[in-house]
Amino acid sequence: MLEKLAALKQSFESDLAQARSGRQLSLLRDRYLGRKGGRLTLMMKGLKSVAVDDRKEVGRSLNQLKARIETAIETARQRIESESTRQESAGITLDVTLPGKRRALGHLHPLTRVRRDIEEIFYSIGYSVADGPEIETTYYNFEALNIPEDHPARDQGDTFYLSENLLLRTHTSPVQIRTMKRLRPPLRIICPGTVYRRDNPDATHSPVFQQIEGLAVDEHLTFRDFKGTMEYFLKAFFSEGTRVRFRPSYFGFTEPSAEVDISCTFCAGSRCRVCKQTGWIEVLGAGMVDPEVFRHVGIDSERHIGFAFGAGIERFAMIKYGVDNIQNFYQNDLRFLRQF
Ligand code: 2NL
Repeated sequence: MLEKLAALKQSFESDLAQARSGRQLSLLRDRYLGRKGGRLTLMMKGLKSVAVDDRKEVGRSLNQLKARIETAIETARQRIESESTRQESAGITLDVTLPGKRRALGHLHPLTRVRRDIEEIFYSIGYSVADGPEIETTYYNFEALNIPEDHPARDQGDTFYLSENLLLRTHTSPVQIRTMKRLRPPLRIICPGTVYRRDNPDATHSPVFQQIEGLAVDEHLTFRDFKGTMEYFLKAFFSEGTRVRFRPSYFGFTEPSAEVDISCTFCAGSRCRVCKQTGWIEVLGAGMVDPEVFRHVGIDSERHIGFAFGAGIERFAMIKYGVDNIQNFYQNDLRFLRQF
């Protein structure tokens, strides 16, 4: 019996030396220690037929071999596992010297940038931003602004009507009307936003465009405050060296009214194609708020003075960045947009 045991031990050691994987170790364990056909298990079951005198010694040897097999398999299992972990991580080594993947980075649309630049300039002198609906009533878009029933701007051919009384706003003035109705003076607001006019698209016209209007209402404002504010704004936006001039004009909602020009940023006033040989570029319309507008919103024009202006954001962007076609802003061609 002890000889058979020694042979079994030898057989186990040589089988163990062949085992290469966890699965092979499991099979090995079954072959020797399996509850049914395990070779050592069978010998343990045969202990009963060993002579009583030898039984104790044989029993001890059987137990010793069982312990030996168990620890040997466990040790081998640990060795195989740590080896395979090492091999796996060797296979997927991280090469930190590889170049990274470049992420496509977006940026602001040039019109958004210009709008924000203008907002920042007005924040710096105490203005707030106001906004309102793009679908307006004829009252807010025309009536309250003293634009008469028969004015050409009200024409079906100039304005997108949704019904008899509803339209797509043609300027952001209705936002200012709404704000004056809601808040008491003193007021300093700018109103940027999308506006709509029935123009055929060309290099300087788009039926959808961005406007920014400004409004100040207080007790002791003067025409000089108005001029000074426009000069401060235009010099801050274009450059300190920009010259500003005011020409008399007419709007139903301001009196007196002015058209405001800057010295040509392309030829510095020495006349070129862009300024049509005049040395000046028109950038906005403005004036002192007409008392008739104040009447509509319930502000006492005996006590309050206001000035207002309106400008196209595309025009500011075209002058600042030298863009010669307004359509570029709406075509979303990345070759154009990436330049900003
Ligand atoms: C232009 C001219 C202008 C205004 C807009 C305004 C608004 C209120 C009262 C008085 Cl609520 N005026 N806005 C004033 C003068 C000119 O826009 O050429 N825009 C592109």
